[in-house]
Amino acid sequence: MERTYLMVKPDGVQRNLVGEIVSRFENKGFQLVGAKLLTVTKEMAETHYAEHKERPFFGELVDFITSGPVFAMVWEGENVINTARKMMGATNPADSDPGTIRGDYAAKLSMNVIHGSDSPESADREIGIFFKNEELISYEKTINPWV
Ligand code: RTP
Ligand code: MG
Repeated sequence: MERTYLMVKPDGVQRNLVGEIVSRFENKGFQLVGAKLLTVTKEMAETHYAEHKERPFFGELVDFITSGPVFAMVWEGENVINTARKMMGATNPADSDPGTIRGDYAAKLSMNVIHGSDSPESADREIGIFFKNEELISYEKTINPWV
C-alpha cells in the first residue's frame, strides 16, 4: 500500500492545527501508520529540503522548519501521495482553493502549514529521514471496512 510523509510545520503546531489536520486525513479514509512531535535539526532540514539547496530562500526554509516543533506523520492508502497533495492545496496560499488545508488556514508562502511528499521517491526518502522502520505500524482496521 502506498505511503506518504506529511508534516504539520511549526506554524501549524503553534496555531493548534494538528488535530484538525489529522482529522481531515482520517475522515478521508487514510490510515495513520506513524506519528510524532519533534524539533527538526539543521542537518535533517538540509537533507529534507536538498532539492531547494540552490534556491535563494533555502536558508529561510531551513531556519523556519527548525524554529519549533513539527508534527511528523506517515499515512497509508490508495493514491495517498497525490490525494494528500490535493487536500493540502497549492504551495502558495494565494493560489490554494478554499476547502484545502492551505486554502483554509494559510496566508503566507513561507508559512503554509503543511508539507507533503510529491512523489513515491520523495515519500520513501522523506519517511527515511524522519522515521525508523520500527516506528511505523501496519495494522488492519477491525471496525470500519468501508473505506
Ligand atoms: P512542501 O515541500 O512544503 O510540501 O511544499 P511544496 O512541495 O508544495 O513546495 P516546494 O516547491 O517543495 O517548496 C517547499 C517550501 O518552500 C517554501 N517556498 N518558498 N520564497 C519562495 O519563493 C518559496 N517557494 C517555496 C514554501 O513554504 C514551500 O512549501
Ligand atoms: Mg515540496
